[in-house]
Amino acid sequence: MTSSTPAQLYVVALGSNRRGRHGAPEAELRAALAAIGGVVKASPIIATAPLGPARRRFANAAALVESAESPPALLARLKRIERDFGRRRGRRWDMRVIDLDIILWSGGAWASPGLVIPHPQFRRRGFVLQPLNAIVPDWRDPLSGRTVRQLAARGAI
Ligand code: A4P
Ligand code: MG
Repeated sequence: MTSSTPAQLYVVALGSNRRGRHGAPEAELRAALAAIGGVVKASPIIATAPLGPARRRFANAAALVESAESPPALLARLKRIERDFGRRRGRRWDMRVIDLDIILWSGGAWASPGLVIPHPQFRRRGFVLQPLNAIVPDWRDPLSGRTVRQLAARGAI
């Protein structure tokens, strides 16, 4: 694919707590990384206790992704991947086995209807900060001015 837009970097967080057609949540995360493409660096996959009403443990990871897409274009593509992964015969289309969130963007902050970067909740979530710390510890949150390493060290969840 050709584009005149210079490459940008995104940090994408991945989560799954349900089997899909690729297998267990860990396999879903690996398949999602392949589907996203442009992965410069991927964190280890970690098992985390569910935050919120979910009862099953999650597999979580994060990836540094290079892309020429604008933030809304990348989000739209991530949502298509989520739908594709959640699609099961005989089940409703929107059953997702994977959650893909844009956490950080090399362009800094973005806010439009349906898309806010940095992801508003990432500073308090250990299941996001721990994988982020494995790939971009020195990335500075444009809002708080703190690095990922500093945010992760404060302890979350
Ligand atoms: N949206 C706005 N900003 C963004 C962004 N930066 N990245 C909008 C992605 N999406 C963004 O998200 C709802 C809408 O948020 C999107 O349509 C988009 O326009 P969603 O993923 O469709 O719905 P959701 O999963 O219900 O929301 P969200 O916020 O992703 O869910 P949560 O709150 O993240 O909850 N526990 C553990 N241990 N690990 C997990 O991964 N995940 C959840 C999901 C709960 N508990 C968990 C985990
Ligand atoms: Mg999401």
